[in-house]
Amino acid sequence: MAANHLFDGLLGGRVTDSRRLLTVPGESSWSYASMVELSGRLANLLLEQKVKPGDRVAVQVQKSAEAIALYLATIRAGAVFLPLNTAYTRAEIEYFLEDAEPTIFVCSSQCEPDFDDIEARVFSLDGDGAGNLLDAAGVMPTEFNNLARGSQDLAAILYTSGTTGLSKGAMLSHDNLLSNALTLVDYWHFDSHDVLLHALPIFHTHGLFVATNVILITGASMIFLPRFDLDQMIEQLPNANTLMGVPTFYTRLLADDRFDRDLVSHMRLFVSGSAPMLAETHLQFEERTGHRILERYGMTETNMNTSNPYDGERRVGSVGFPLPGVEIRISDPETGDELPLGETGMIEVRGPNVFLGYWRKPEKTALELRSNGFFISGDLGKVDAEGYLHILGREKDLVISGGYNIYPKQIETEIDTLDGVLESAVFGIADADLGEAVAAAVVPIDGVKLDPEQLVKALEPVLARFKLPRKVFVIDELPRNAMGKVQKNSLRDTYG
Ligand code: MLC
Ligand code: AMP
Repeated sequence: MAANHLFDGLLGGRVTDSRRLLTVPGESSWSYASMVELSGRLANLLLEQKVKPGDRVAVQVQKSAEAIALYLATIRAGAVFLPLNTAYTRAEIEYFLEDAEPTIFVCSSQCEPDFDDIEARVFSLDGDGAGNLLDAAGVMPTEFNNLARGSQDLAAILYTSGTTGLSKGAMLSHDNLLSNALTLVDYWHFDSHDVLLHALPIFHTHGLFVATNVILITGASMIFLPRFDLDQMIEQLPNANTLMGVPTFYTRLLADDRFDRDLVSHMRLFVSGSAPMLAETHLQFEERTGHRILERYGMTETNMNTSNPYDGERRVGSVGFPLPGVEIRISDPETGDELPLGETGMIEVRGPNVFLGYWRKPEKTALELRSNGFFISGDLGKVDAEGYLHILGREKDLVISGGYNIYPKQIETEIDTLDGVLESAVFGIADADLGEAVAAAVVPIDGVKLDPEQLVKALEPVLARFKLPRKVFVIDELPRNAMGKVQKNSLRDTYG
């Protein structure tokens, strides 16, 4: 396919297709044509609202088919889609709005009044389609001529935090998204008969680009659940033949007796990613169902990098081979020199999947994206003798909880501003459900008695709930090495 424009690549041949694209169980069913029509109305609305090519459309809304139409409309209008986690607090959202300067901000009707003083024009869209966005789009024509965009033009910005604690907008081009989706369709053998059970959020790479783009591009369909709900998953699995999820999806399914071989004997493919899957989960899954989960490795900045093979051996504990067109290089984290095969070092990635850089942060881009095109992932790993990549650790200070990335620095900064706190260190501890959970070690100012519960309460207005420490340890001092650096490994050993 020679499309440059993401929309043409995803949906070009299906604008009048009456086949089903998406079902929200018990609520609605969308054909390809109806999705394209709504995206046309919304794209006309964006133009009427003076959205120009390259302008940002920031969106913090519940998962819905209408939100997918808005994603497509933004692309069609030549603008840049900027999805935001629904859990972010007003304080967190403010940062994104200031940094990205969107022309339009779409949020829930409940939140809309909170944003009446911002620069962007604000519209509302709720999970059931209510809100003034669709009212305004309803009077617009469905016909829309997509604004021309080149393959290197921006299609989306996804924020991802950094070691400084401040989020950076990863700039993804039309080609980044289209090339990766095309590769995955081929690698994972998707075709128009597939039905994907989609229970991921759509404000991240996994749910929006990997899952949704792959379905759009193949003319397949999806069962669109608002969120992961165990009962709904068990109910809907018989109607699907493929599932993509984070490891927590699989551990939760395995913890339920209804999830057995019969329930999923018809399934074609289970994909896992966004966080490491334990070997025991892989093995338990295979024993229970007869299926081996296909694990792959990706990032916001790079889309998908590597994948276990569809037909060959899916190796437990490995994230597979570089996808076609993607190069992996293992380097010495200090010098950047390439290491011999089999040695452990920094995983670097190069290919058409790798982003354009961080939005308005050239100095951060320069630190992580080499001039030769390799992106320094922050993950540590090695390639084995058969070419499989193994992720063995992270150099970046990051907690991955239920597939959400949580950057300790942001939480530490907030804790350190609280009354009576001298300093803090945030780290991940093993959690059977979420893989890792957030823990904090807090040192009080001399003579102050800190109450862990009160500390967490004080963080609630500023931090999304999934970032709140599940455990707080009040301690006398943080363990440090000779250089004065806090030893988080030691904290994990002591309190994990
Ligand atoms: C929810 N909570 C979490 C959490 N999700 N806490 C820590 N980590 C999480 N991931 C908290 C809520 O704040 C709430 O806290 C309580 O748990 C219950 O909320 P919930 O909404 O009922 O949660 P639940 O439905 O159980 O959600 C868990 C989950 C969900 C694992 C199903 O988080 C999820 O869908 N994760 C997927 C994330 C994802 O798509 N990642 C891909 C990133 S892209 P309280 O205090 O209010 O009770 C990427 C690249 C790549 O990484 O390779 O794919
Ligand atoms: P994000 O910044 O949310 O895009 O998260 C990307 C990070 O998730 C990667 O840098 C890895 O640390 C992690 N990740 C993604 N897939 C896997 C996987 N299959 N195994 C281990 N870690 C993973």
